[in-house]
Amino acid sequence: MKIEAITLREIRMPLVHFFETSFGRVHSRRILLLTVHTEGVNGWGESVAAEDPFYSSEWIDSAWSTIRQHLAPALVGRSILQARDSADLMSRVRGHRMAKAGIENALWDAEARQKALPLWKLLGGTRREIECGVSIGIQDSVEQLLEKVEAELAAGYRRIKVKVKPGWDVNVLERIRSRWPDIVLSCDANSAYRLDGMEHLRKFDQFNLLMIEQPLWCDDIYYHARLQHELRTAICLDESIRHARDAAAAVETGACRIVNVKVGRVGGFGEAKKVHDVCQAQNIPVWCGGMLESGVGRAHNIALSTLENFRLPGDVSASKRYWREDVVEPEVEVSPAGMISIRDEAGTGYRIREHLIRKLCVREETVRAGMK
Ligand code: OSB
Ligand code: MG
Repeated sequence: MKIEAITLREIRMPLVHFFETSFGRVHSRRILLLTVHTEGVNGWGESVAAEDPFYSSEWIDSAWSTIRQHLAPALVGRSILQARDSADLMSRVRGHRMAKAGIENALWDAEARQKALPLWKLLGGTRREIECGVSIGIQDSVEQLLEKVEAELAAGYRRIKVKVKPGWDVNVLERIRSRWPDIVLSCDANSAYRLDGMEHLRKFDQFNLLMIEQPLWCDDIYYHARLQHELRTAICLDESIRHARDAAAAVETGACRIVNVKVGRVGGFGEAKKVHDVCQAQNIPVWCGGMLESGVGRAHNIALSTLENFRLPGDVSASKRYWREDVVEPEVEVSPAGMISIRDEAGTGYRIREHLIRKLCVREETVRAGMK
């Protein structure tokens, strides 16, 4: 596969409803899309770096300049046998996994199209449909949150996850549980607690949660192990898992019983598969996280979720929960049974609406061989 050029585009997409986590509220997304041009076939990827460096140290402008100045120049003009080999060519750059994933995943898309294979098969998936959950942000009132939970349950979603932070946690979980005693429920703290809040976190045990996601520091494994030994509720790590070695360490130390896999957070499909494999070997279920992706990244999350050990519903939900109009067609749809069925066309099975992308685009740059 000869990599002839890489195009970076920033598109702006307003969210249908704001999304709030323990680190802040977002109303509109700035999304970095990558196109790799390889011998007549284009592959598309999305870098999930956000508007601000709050979820992770990466953000869209760091991803843009890292790709523009370092990652793309390391790749253009080179030939690789398969998409996963691109990781070696980018390994001189430390970190910047979301930037790397945007490119590597575009190459996987191109490779699948060149081989006329569905991406999910190229990745080694087995599932023909995947289970969907939703992640519901912090709202202006508990009543507003309860309305959202009700609507998502009515739409068929199989697991409800709510964002929590000090002051919006036990009170909220209590209200949800008293109304819906039996639903599959989890919560995500995005690192909002500290170990001295142990007695407070113990109260979460009464709600029969599927898991509590990332309660402590974003870069920690050790103290999560201490906490997990004290809690009945399973801890799921998100931010703390940067690669397969982190997953192995977290499982070995008992820091979590479930792992959230985000392909952007770990640097691309190659590493995401390794995280999956490490967890599978230790009988630790994984599920696919989300980063408010456009259809491009969403289609990639769907393909990844077909791997065997994605045994719990993901944060992979319908386009219309996020966007008035998505950049792929068909849009991502979820059945009344809360499932997405897997498409069989070559690549992701979702066509890119290039015309719409051009309309939403606010900056564009192409890196070609020989350019500085
Ligand atoms: O922690 O999983 C998270 C969104 C942005 C940043 C971090 C997270 C999230 C979500 C949303 O929970 C998942 C989604 O619906 O895409
Ligand atoms: Mg999370």
